[in-house]
Amino acid sequence: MALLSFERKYRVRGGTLVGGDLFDFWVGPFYVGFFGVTAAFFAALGTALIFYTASQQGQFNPWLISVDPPDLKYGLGFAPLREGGIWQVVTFCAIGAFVSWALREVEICRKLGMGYHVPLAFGVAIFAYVSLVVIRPVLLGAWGHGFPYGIFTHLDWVSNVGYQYLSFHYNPAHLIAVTFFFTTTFALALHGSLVLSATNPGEGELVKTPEHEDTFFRDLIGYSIGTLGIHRLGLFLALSAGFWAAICIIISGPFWSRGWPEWWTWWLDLPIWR
Ligand code: UQ2
Repeated sequence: MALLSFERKYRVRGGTLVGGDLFDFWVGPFYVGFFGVTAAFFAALGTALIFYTASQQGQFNPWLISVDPPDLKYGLGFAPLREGGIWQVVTFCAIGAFVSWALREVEICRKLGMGYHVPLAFGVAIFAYVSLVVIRPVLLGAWGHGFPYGIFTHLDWVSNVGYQYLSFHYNPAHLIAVTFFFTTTFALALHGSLVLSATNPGEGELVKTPEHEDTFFRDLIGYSIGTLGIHRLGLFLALSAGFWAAICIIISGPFWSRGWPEWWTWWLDLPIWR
């Protein structure tokens, strides 16, 4: 179907979760919906608060602006705006904007009669963020365990929290997450290069088909996962990377508060070595 007739057929009313027909319209190419309005509201308020923080700190160098979480003494209560309260509101705005964005994706999926794979995938990214600024701080009993919203300051936070556990690379969930991140890039490199090699065969050659792609990998390793399979594998690898990254930081502190290298003593203590 040509793009123009496709849009005439599918850019239609319906599929909304909230608001019925009220926000069921487009602004230029963008679907709005109830969650488009809430996403824009939270994004605008959160961004304005970051600029307000910059003005309060007299710091307009984008590398150095930082919206810092409250001191640990405020626990899980509200902090004064100037002492981490802004961070709390910005966190609320960020989660509001991310969840709105995911639900706007759901409405678009419903309109088009598609599966919910994209909002599900984005949901795992939201989970990774929420695990850092809500789940782990709540389990540790203070919002001050969240990370600061600044380019350099968040890097310092990651470094400091990592060294707090001596060597974060010994965290077993971190090892699994890193393995998934690397395997994701490996799979995308294989997939991207394979598709481009079939579709850009060179001057005078015909564009190749998925049969050529299958045959390449069967010749090479005796196995092809297939054109649908590679996308299932890619989604699984990428979601697993985000999921285990979230797990590795949630367990650091709430469930293990010593150095991560020490966690491996269970291995040295196995009776088989005696
Ligand atoms: C494939 C296939 C594709 C692909 C790729 C493969 C035609 C266009 C990349 C090959 C992938 C394999 C063998 C899986 C590798 C496993 C891991 C864990 C990285 O067969 O079908 O479709 O893009």
